[in-house]
Amino acid sequence: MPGSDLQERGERSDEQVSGAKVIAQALKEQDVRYLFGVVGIPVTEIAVAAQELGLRYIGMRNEQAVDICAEELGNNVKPAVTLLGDINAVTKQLLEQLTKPLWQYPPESKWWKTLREKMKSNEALSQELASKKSLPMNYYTVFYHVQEQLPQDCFVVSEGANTMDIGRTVLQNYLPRHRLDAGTFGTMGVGLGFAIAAALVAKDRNPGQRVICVEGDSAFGFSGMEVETICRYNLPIVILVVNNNGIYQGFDADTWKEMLEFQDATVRAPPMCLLPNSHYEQVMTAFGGKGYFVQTPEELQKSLKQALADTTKPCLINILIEPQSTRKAQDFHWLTRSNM
Ligand SMILES: Cc1ncc(C[n+]2csc(CCOP(=O)(O)OP(=O)(O)O)c2C)c(N)n1
Ligand SMILES: [Mg+2]
Repeated sequence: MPGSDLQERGERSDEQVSGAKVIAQALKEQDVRYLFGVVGIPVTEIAVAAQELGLRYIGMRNEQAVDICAEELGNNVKPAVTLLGDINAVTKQLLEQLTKPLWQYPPESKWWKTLREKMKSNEALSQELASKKSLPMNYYTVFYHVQEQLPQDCFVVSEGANTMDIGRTVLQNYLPRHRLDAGTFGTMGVGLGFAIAAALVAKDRNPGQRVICVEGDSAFGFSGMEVETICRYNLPIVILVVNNNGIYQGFDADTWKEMLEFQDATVRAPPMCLLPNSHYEQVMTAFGGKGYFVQTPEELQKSLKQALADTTKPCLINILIEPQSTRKAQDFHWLTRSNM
């Protein structure tokens, strides 16, 4: 009967909910608490529906995808071990194994002995480089002074080439899951996103806890505009830009000027060079955060002390270092050679 058909359809439409609400509800039931993204037409609806259900939405300036597809495993570099599965199930299985009595490699073995000796000699070499008094500073001097003031419970986020690699050997983190960096793929651009995610967790769970985001000057360029996001949500992040005027290495301002006296930069400038002495701290002040431009160990110590004491706003310390500064000599060429 046409009448009852209409009535039935009417009743059904009363029950209709939007796809966005279904997604938001599903996320809530999975205990998801934060959504990160850049809104477009469908995502706006999902973000609004999620907020209505009490989830928190962080509007970013850039986004990346995550893939759990089996075909992707080993797509780039052949891994030694792969884990394929639902992250919740895999984590649970790993935790179950970890709570069983652990097998330990015998501490007096040759392997441990060699490792301990190597650690000791590496530390001595780093110390020697860190104690150099010459200006501009080198990487080790910078990280030595940062390490001195690093709060024990902070998150350390990092990306860059020398900046990240040397930073990993000097900057300590004392708590598990408190170091986030560009990892073995070394994909630039992840640093500020990682810092924002870590800062949201810190702000909610441990007020007062800080995120120290150590960026190479090139790495910072990949998602530097996220500083606006950091200021918009007033996140507890201290960004350190280790500025060597380039990618791996750069030139000082005088060399740069001389080089471009007779030829255009597109013809003459080496591809790894960036503009010398750029004031990256002004990206932070542009959005209301605090910015410092530092050139000496004393300025670095003072600005970091102030930044850590001032919990009212985010901060960026732009640290000028020797543009030709590099890492200590490596035993194996594959540590510095690119595979691409
Ligand atoms: C998405 C992406 N593009 C390009 C690269 C190539 N790359 C490797 S490290 C790096 C930046 C290194 O310079 P910087 O961050 O200033 O650190 P530095 O070594 O100078 O301390 C770049 C661009 C990359 N890893 N990822
Ligand atoms: Mg650099």
